[in-house]
Amino acid sequence: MPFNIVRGDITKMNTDAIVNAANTTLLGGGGVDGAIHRAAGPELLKECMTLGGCKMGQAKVTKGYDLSCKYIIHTVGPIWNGGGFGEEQILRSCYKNSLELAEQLGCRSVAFPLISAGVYGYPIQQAIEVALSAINEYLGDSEMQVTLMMFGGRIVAVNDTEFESIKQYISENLVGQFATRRRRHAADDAPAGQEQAAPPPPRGGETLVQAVTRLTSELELDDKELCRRANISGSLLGKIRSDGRFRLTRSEVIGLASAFDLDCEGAGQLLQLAGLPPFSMSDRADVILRYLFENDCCDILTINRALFSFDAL
Ligand code: AR6
Repeated sequence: MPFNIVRGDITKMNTDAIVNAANTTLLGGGGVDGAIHRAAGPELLKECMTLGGCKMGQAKVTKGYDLSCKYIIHTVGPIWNGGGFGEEQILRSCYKNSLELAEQLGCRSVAFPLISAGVYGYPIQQAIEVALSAINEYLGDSEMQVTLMMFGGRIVAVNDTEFESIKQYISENLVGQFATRRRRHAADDAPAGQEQAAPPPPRGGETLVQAVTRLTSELELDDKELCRRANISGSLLGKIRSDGRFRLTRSEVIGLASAFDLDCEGAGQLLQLAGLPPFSMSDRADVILRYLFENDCCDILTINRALFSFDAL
């Protein structure tokens, strides 16, 4: 079940279901709840009135009415009260119960707002942590595409220390566009400069499929765990295995490199095996990825959060 983080308004999403951060009455309110009711139209409130409310941590479904989604899943997050009142547990149940409901409804895609992170006062960084880990826990069990929406202001998905370290690494390593273009011209006749160091050749002329098979067995990963760690679906894994010519995207290869806990060089080799260009020092996303792989913080959640935080997704 792949997931991604996106900046934007959930009412504009074309996913099969969107999740509403509602209150126990389910009769509407402010924030994302208000926005969803406005965009869905008055019929939504009529259906909500028949549902008899919803307990904290639980989820209920209505139709999508004037929205492009088929379903609205209403869940009620905890009100932040310092963290010692089971808030995290309740927030986790919101994600879990909403995902289970979406699955039962046959949804292929679902979008979440950052539940409880507005009026209910859950600290944003912690709300992001819980959202990502609750969604990730569900990964591997499902083929649904899950999107976490960040709305308004400039929400950064990594903590301050991580943000500062990555920022500094970017400023020291990102090759500017102008310099890069000049270097690319010079490189027409000469070997590429430091920003394009060629990775060493893959082990023993392995193909991508062979490398994936070997690494999977070396790490003793089962398929479910591999998909969860790589943020890929089971059907994609099947295609990789059965079709030697299947072309993977860059983010899928990065996901696999992350699942196999490769270092920067190993990740570069995997990109090469997939027929993709190596990490470039003139591409912001690649510079961030290099930082993460070099610093051993390349789990898929950190990768997504870091790329999102620097608008490099
Ligand atoms: N799209 C995506 N995210 C949004 C949108 C939108 N259109 N609008 C707001 N957000 P909140 P809560 C974000 O307050 O904290 C209501 O009155 C927002 O920036 O909507 O769970 C209910 O009736 C924040 O990050 O929900 C309840 O009484 C996140 O959605 C109460 O608020 C959640 O903020 C629920 O509070």
